Amino acid sequence: KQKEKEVAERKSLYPLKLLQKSMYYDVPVVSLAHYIQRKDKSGIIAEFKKKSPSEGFINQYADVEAVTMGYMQSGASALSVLTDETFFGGSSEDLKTARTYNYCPILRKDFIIDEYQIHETKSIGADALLLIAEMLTGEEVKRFSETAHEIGLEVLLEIHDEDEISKYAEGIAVMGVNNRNLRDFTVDIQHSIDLYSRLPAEPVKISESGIHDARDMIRLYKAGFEGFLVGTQFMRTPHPAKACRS
Ligand code: IGP
Repeated sequence: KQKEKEVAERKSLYPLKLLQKSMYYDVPVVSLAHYIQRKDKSGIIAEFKKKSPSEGFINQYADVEAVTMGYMQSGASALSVLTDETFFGGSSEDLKTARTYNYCPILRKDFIIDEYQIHETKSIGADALLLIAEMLTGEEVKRFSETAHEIGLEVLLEIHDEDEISKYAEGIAVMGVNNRNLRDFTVDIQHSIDLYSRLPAEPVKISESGIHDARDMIRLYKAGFEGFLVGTQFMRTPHPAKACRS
């Protein structure tokens, strides 16, 4: 509901026509799926996240420019930037700043409920968009991913429960299993491993949340996952990029 209100406000402030004039709108994207699979990189999608509903403040004063550049220098495959203000203390400005300083795929992390936000995602310079299966019908996943693909964005479809797998739509490049249950906030990477064999063959598969160290990643890699989305473990240290490097 809060999101709907925010989106309606932005729609009247910056109509679609205006978004489409953004310098980023026509720039080709860098493929998240390809970068995850690059053998010279770690498979880590390193996240810029200042706070969260489950943790509260993680790193309130983190500098988006220093952290994202540091992540990339530390061998991350791609970046994830929270743009939701209310729950995660993020902003579109954070993503634009990350874009200015980094040539790599950038995932926009937000709650996408309206087509307008898809165009907005392109206009701020992101390469990929998160769709959360739990919040959308199968028809919406299909429609939103088609719109994203039409304007050149890649889609990461996030699922938690097994019954959400059926919402996968053709052409979606990356599928992620969230280890965090969004209802009770419990986290367990075994959850990804248990679901792996049920996932569709086509998309690149990643595991998200609650990943602490190389041991966790090796476990997930052995189960078949090629990408690892890590936020809190890095952000809660004074030097997130250093944490990413080790
Ligand atoms: C990162 P963690 O436990 O490393 O901080 O998790 C990422 O997976 C998490 O931020 C996330 C998220 C989301 C945030 C996964 N899905 C959907 C907002 C919305």
